[in-house]
Amino acid sequence: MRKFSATDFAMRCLNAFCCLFLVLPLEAQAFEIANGDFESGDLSGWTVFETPNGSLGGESFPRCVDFDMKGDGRVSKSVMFKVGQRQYQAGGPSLAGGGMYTHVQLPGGRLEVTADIASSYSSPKDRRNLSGGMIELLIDGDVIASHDFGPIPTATTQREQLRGLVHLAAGMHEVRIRIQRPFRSLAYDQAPHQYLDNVQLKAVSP
Ligand SMILES: [Ca+2]
Repeated sequence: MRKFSATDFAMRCLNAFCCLFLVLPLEAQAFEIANGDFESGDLSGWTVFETPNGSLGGESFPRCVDFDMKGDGRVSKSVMFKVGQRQYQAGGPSLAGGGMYTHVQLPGGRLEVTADIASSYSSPKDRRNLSGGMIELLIDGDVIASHDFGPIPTATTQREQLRGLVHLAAGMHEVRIRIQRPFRSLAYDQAPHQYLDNVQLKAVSP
């Protein structure tokens, strides 16, 4: 067996130090949003809101459910909505619904904000719904990413990730998810369900 020399030891220490140096800054750059993955099984840490004329789908919405967000067969706690209008408005500004927001203390700098989203529709009589939902990610009231699912066929689930970049000053900031549709969605209305999970923040190089 080869003798373990002082040089070997020094090289190993150097390698270990380099690995640590490469790995640590990456891990330190993620900022936790309290209950951003909803694994608590409830909406703790978040505040629910409705837009003008907005509905979240009735009394039982939003709520935490087990949902396969990645489409890989693994379920995780996610938040389910069924948004839309309270009263149908054919003309004028017609998108309505609501969502959730939370606050997070940040050190400032350039940040990437991501959120996993999905829309799912199932109807025994309609072949599709004309709006799976428009989902927006807002920081301090500014939209930094959005996705419009548009018309969604029955018996389908569509998945996306919202991803936005923002430059923030150090301090407390609001992270908000807004989900809207231009059609009515009260408790007894059949409408697509929207899902939200993994709201995450991380620092990126300028
Ligand atoms: Ca989750």
